[in-house]
Amino acid sequence: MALLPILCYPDPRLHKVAQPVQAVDERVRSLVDDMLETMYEASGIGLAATQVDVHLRLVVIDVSEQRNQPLVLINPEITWMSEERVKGEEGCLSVPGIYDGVERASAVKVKALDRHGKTQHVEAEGMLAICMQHEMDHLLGKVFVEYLSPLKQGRIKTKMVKAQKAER
Ligand code: GNR
Ligand code: NI
Repeated sequence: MALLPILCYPDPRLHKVAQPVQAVDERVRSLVDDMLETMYEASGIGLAATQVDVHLRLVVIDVSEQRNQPLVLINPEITWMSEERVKGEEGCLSVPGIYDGVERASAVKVKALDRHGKTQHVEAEGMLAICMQHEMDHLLGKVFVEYLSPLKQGRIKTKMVKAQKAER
C-alpha cells in the first residue's frame, strides 16, 4: 500500500480524458488499494484516478459515516440520470479549501466493474449520487469549478497558484 500524490488545480493533467481499463488484474487492484488509502488519508469521500495522474477509468468512493464501505468503480458508465436536479455544496481534494454550489441530477444509476472484474449496477441518490457525478467528471477531465462563473474560476486559479507558490 502507498499514499499517492494528488494533483492540484489548475494542473493541466486534471483535464486529461481517462481511458477504459483493459483488464482488472493485480496491477489494477493494487492501484485501487493505493487510491483507497489515499482517499481515506485525505478524508475525502471519493477519488478518481485522474487526480493521482493515472488516466484510467477508475474511481473509489466511500460516503459512509464510519468510512468502512468502500465502493470501487472500474469503467463506470451512467446508465440513467433523474430529470430532477439538486444544488449541493461541493469540494474537491484537487481544489483544497474551495467549496461552492453545483447543480447535478439528484439520482443516477451507474454500471461498472468491481475489483474482481464483475459487473455491478449501483443506484444512487443523495451524497452518493453527487459524488459519483463529480468523480465521473474527473474521468472526463472536468473539475467542479468549471461549473462556476468565469469570474469565480479566475479567482480560484489565482488563489491556488499563490498557495502552491507559498508551499515551496
Ligand atoms: O471529498 C470530497 N467531498 C465532496 C463533497 C461534495 C461533493 C463532492 C465531493 S468529492 C470530494 C473528493 C474528491 O475530490 N473527489 O474527486
Ligand atoms: Ni474531486
